Amino acid sequence: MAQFEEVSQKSELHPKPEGLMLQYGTAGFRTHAKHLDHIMFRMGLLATLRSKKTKSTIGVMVTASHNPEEDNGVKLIDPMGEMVTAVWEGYATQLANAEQDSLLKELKDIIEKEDIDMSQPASIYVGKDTRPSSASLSQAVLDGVSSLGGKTHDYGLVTTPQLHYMVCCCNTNGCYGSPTVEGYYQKLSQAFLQLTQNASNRTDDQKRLLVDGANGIGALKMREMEPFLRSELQVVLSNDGSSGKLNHMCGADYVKVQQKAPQGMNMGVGERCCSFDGDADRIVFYYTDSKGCFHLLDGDKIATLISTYLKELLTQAGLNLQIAVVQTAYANGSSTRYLEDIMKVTVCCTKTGVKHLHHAAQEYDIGVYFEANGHGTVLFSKAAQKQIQELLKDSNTNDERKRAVKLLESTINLINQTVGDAISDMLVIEAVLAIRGMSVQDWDAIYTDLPNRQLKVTVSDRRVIDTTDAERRAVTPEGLQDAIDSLVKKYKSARSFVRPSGTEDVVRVYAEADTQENADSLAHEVSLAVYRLAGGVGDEPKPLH
Ligand code: 16G
Ligand code: MG
Repeated sequence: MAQFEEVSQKSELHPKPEGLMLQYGTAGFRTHAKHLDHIMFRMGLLATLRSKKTKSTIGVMVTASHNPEEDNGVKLIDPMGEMVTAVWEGYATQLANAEQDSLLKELKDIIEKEDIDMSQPASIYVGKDTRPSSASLSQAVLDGVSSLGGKTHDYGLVTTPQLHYMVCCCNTNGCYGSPTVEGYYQKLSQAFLQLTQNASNRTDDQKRLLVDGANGIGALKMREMEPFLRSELQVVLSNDGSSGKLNHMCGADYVKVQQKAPQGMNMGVGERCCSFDGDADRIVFYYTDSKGCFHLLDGDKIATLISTYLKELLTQAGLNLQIAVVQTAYANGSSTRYLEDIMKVTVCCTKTGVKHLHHAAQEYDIGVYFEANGHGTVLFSKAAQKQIQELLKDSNTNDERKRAVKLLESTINLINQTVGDAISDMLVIEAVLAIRGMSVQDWDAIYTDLPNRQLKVTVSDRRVIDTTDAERRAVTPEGLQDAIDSLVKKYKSARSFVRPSGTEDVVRVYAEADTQENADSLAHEVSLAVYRLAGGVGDEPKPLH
């Protein structure tokens, strides 16, 4: 067929280095940019098949998020703006690893397995982050799509969540919003302005927010959005990409992992600050107190503030909707305890990785999901949105209830329900703090984090570790979980787990306890157990102190 001839010819321009094997992991393909040209071309092919199969527009985002600037990566976006399904992740890996001469065979295999009607049209939205390699890599995606006769819309530089939003807008025929960057700014800013109208007498100081753009796409898009916010948010942007390097000593991942402020940010005492990651789908907040002590408000704190606010609104509106918070094993024990015991909110725990949290959150009327690292959003079920709309129209609703329902409606519009979105989450937090008249210190005081430590251990094959119970318990290697259990017993308020990373060739260790010293030594002891029982390589892990 002529269609495949073109694939054949064009694929020669994007050859796969022989022997190179890559896997579509938790966040798509991600590695040094120099290994990715053929992957991009092939993901263009796969997205075209996915589009034909689903008879919908599919997204392809070129980014490596918080990884160093030299890396890059690619993720596929399904019709409603969610991550591509697990079966298609498998196809992605299969196609990516096919040697040059068997590419067509693998392609045809997927077409056959999925019974794809190749006469269907295909439409692909493509976006990229600001990495130097992104331009040519996204061109390779476009080449892949066109070689299979698909149509493309190249959005150029956009944040990951913006592209998810576009895909959802397109496939809902505009019900979710208009599929343009301007449409995105308009939808979010209108909702934000409506919400902040409910917060009277905000001073300029309260409207001021220091934003670390990680020298990436988030900074660029924040600049574009600023005029839409009409000074209701006064953003002081640092690491805006004008001089620094992407994610280098800045950004959400740096701040969360290092537990310190990014470079290049001029923080006054007590000032509210936040950091985006390299593709602006994660955010963390922080401030420094008068003693110079750094306070991090991570995804757990964000989930707690948002769910508390939503629960209050539901009560005020007289709506009987079930709200749940979805976390992972990394959630600080204090946050889980606060949500369950004080807030009486359902908490559920899933495996690490956005798609797992997203799916779990879909089970509730309102599902608030956040990873501790700051990736998350809120999902409102169709039924919940319908109830809210009906109550808005009901003329018998009294003023107090009406106010609460209107706030709920604007909050829904402000949230990017397709995926975690640093810009949207930032605006939600700013609006909630404004409406409730809270400072960042009040927010921080809701509960106190248990001291914790994360370490990594290199082993010869991390797959020897198998976990269960949302990664909270190790099933293999034998004896490892027993060792962890007896170490945990030595400390107060302690908890620890280990899991193979989905993005790096290491085993991750998490520990929390009543003091930082205890969390550190528990993390170290568990690392040693992993090293000894799971085939550690290199030097034995050393104590932190
Ligand atoms: C990816 C995931 C993130 C997860 C992280 C864990 C997405 C979009 N991103 O970055 O949610 O927290 O992996 O990394 O799903 P790890 O497996 O190396 O610990
Ligand atoms: Mg990211």
